Amino acid sequence: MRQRAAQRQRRRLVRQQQRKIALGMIGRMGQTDFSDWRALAARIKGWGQALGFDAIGISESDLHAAESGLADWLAAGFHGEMDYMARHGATRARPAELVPGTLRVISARLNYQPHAADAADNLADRNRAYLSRYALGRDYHKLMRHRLQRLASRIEAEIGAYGYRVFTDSAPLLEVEIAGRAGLGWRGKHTLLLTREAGSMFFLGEICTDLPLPVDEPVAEHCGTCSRCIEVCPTRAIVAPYRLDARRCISYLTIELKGSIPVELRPLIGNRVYGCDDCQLHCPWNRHAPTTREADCAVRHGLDRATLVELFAWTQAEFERRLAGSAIRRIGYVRWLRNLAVGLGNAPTSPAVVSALAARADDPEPLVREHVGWALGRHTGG
Ligand code: B12
Ligand code: SF4
Repeated sequence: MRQRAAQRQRRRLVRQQQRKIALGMIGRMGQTDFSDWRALAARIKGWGQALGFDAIGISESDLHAAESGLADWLAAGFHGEMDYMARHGATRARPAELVPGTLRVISARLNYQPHAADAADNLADRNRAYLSRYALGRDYHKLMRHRLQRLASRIEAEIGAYGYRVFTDSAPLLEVEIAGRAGLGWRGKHTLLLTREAGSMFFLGEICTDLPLPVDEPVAEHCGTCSRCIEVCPTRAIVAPYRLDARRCISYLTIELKGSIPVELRPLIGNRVYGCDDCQLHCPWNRHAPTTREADCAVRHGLDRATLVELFAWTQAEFERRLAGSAIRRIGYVRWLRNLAVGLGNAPTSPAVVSALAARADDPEPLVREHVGWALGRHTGG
């Protein structure tokens, strides 16, 4: 009964909104009744929170001020093998080129820090594998996209058809830049978005829309003179405040890089076998960051406590089965073994470590063989 009444109420609201649009009380571009748009923006934020987002903000679609930073970054070659970053060039700073008609970007934030074994303990125990906090649960791309689509549809139910497209991560858009303009946080020197209440361990996603919603104000930055993130980066990848040489970042080396990991960087990677969180873990704003409310972000298969030897023993079938639905699976079994071999090369010498490596010394994959050879050399002095 209650459901039917809600449906009736929704239909009534849609009819009301459609009438308002027809009468020009809510129009597109130029015929806007701002009090209505403001009310709609407030409701969008409420719906976003009800859908499980931790914050929603709205920005203009003009990012041209960010274009030179992007061009400099690409010109320096900091993107390494990530050809997709160069391919889209300035489009990343031009949402209206990506989705014609875009006037505003609705930006969403979702906290991902799971309840997990302590990260610092994990990093300190060189027999254990460290996997990035964001990857301990299910793949976030699907979760974010699905959630954003629900928000976009909720708006449609309210105002009728409008132009929009949802994006997260893989889109050629400068998401951090957009979210900063939408007031969802400020950019830290590690280049990630930060907030006072939630630190930086969150995902971002967007709805590009042709609705002329009122925009939010950016928030002030609160890093001051702190540069912990730069100092603690194991590979010195943050070459200057707000400038990250991805080719040195462990996240790039363990996730994006397809080939051999540069030998000089391998010892610095330690036991980080998928992504890296150091610049975030040492940030004072993450000290009291909340844990996620998302069941999908919950740790799976004890990945927060697994040893390197244990994970290195997985067969390809086990890798595929246990990591089904996880972002980690995207790197494939060969890169997984490559990363674990580096971790094992950095582990304390023990019979278990040496025999795990020796068991894969003749791996059919040259990439694995080469990294195993390097790792064995670290233990045997070869
Ligand atoms: C490519 C990419 C990477 C690359 C490069 C990262 C980078 N910082 O550029 C690699 C693989 C290394 C990476 C790693 C990670 N990533 Co990533 N990544 C992306 C992706 C797809 C594009 C980022 C991008 O455009 N980089 C290009 C450069 C040019 O961008 P930029 O650093 O923002 O550059 C600006 C500044 O340098 C600025 N600038 C230059 N000089 C100056 C000077 C001053 C004073 C100022 C203020 C600014 C400034 O100008 C540039 C243009 O605005 C985004 C998703 C997206 N579509 O945006 C996710 C994204 C940034 N990544 C994310 C995450 C979670 C991570 C990791 C934490 C994952 C992990 N645990 O391993 C690490 C963090 C590493 C780090 N410190 O950045 C999240 C960040 C969420 C947040 N809180 O901000 C995003 C938004 C994905 C998402 N949808 O949630 N990532
Ligand atoms: S993710 Fe790790 S390697 Fe990359 S910049 Fe941060 S601390 Fe450095």
